[in-house]
Amino acid sequence: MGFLQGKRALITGIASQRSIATGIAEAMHREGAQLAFTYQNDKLKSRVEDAAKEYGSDIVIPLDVSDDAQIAACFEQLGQHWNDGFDILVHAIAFAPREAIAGQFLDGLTRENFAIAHDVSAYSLAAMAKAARPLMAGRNGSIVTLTYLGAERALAGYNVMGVAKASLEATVRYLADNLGPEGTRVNAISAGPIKTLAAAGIAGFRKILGHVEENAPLRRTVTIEDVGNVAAFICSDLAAGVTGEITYVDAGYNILG
Ligand code: 0WD
Repeated sequence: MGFLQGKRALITGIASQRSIATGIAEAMHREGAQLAFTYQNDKLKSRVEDAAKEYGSDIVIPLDVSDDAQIAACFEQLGQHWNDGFDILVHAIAFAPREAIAGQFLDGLTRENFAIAHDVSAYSLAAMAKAARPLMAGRNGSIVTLTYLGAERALAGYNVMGVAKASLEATVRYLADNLGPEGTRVNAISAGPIKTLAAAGIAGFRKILGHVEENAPLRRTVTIEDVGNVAAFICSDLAAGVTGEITYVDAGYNILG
């Protein structure tokens, strides 16, 4: 029997088969969770429907997190399928305008780019946690999001996304404190670089992968399977004592000076 048997999980952020959310869905399905999915726009709809089918799910809900009405409608719809609640919320969503993640920090900096990056990549976690709260309370539920080392270090090209990830990590701690008394845990996984659609937008990404491969303690980059397995564990009752934490799945790269 899998360690997520009996759990219900909502997975956001599937944009392709290479998405980190795909690795998470795979691991959670393998461990026995029932899954539901969201898709950002019509372009991604059939892809996410196909993925859902693969995992035996017919719950596929539209959700663009920059729209308050869609956030409310998403959890209303989810509540119709799972009217006594659900257990796991996977937040695997981030966005910054391309010009903001090229060149140096100030090159692509505008009030609008800064706001968009924070809105989609950090505020969305808090907004979803708030909307999901009535469905998750009292079930030993777990929320997990994805962050990156650029939240703590000024990494070339990551720019305003790094500032948004710092906000996301602080949001994890405040949410963990707020929701802990009702049994809901909130954690982040800081993943090493993985070639996904989002990563392709970051200037010099191939060089970053090569650098990690040569220098990380494990001398390799990580896979969506590596991240998926840790996400499944952290959202399971095996991790019942862990909340408000940033867990690194990066082949050890972050420990280097
Ligand atoms: O190296 C990497 N790939 C790392 C990614 C290292 C460390 C962390 N992460 C994070 C990302 O920042 C993100 O938070 O992991 C999370 C998942 O990203 P991913 O799997 O690398 O990227 P991708 O497959 O592109 O999925 C991210 C998706 C979007 O894809 P695109 O590429 O179409 O923007 O986030 C979704 C969208 O589907 N997304 C939204 N969903 C709802 N509403 C929105 C939105 N407004 N904007 C983006």
